[in-house]
Amino acid sequence: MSWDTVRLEWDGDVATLTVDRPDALNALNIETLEAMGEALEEAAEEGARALVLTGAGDAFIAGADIKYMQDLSTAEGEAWGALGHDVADALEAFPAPTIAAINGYAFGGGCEMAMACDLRVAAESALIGNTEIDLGIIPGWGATQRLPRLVGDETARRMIFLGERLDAESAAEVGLVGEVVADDELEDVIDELATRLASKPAFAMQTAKQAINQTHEGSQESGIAYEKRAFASLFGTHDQREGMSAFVEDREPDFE
Ligand code: DAK
Repeated sequence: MSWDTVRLEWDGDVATLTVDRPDALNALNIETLEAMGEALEEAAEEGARALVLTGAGDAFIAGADIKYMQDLSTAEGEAWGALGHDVADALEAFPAPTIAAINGYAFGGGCEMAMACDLRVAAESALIGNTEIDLGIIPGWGATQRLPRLVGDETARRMIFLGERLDAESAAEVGLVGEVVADDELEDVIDELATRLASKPAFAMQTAKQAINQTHEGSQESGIAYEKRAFASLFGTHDQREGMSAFVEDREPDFE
């Protein structure tokens, strides 16, 4: 499929989903969110083993489209909120690892889409934050839940209450991004990371991701119980046998 404001491109098993509305700094409107949902579905069906989310031009995603949102009624705001949540949830549940390549502004809903990815790498000129408070609203696509988990309660409260726009280094210091690289190195770093992730055994990778995602569900106790079951389920798979045999035999594994 093809879309006007989203591109899905492939390099081997690595899919790159680019939000492509550079005139609006890739702000998310309904059309773009729907296209992102469809592109994620297509990437999963086609068997992506890693997925990169990024933005065209100078921005990652400058947030939800404020021009669209400004006159929404409560009911419309609710439907709008649900659509964005669906995309964030699809990123979180994507069956392979996802990386946000934060090439520029990542504000509001853009920061939330980055947080729904597994990993975040930022260009050093990027600015990141949940700025909704200054528009008289709160984050609507998960930041009140995902941000505290990433950066801790105190820092999340400061960021959301003050609408702080962090530079990439500060975002890394608080744990909001995992790595900061020079602007002109972002593409290469992302390519290398995505390729490495895609080379790992896919079923074990997906199982690890699902198990880690359990930390967001219920208590730590239920998460550990989930991990135990997930761990056991990998024994007897081809990749488990092959990975361990290869180690013992001192050779490279040949994963499925
Ligand atoms: N929405 C719509 N258009 C945007 C936009 C946005 N978020 N951000 C930028 N643009 C547009 C600008 O209006 C401008 O369009 P034209 O005037 O050329 O038509 C174009 O992009 C270029 O922007 P600027 O001229 O402003 O460019 P600058 O380099 O001077 O400044 C900036 C870049 C990113 C610093 C600035 O544009 C800016 O501050 N933008 C707003 C960033 C922001 O506050 N983002 C958070 C949006 S709020 C919810 C559901 C969802 C959400 C909340 C609740 N519920 C259902 C409860 C999510 C909320 C958000 O994401």
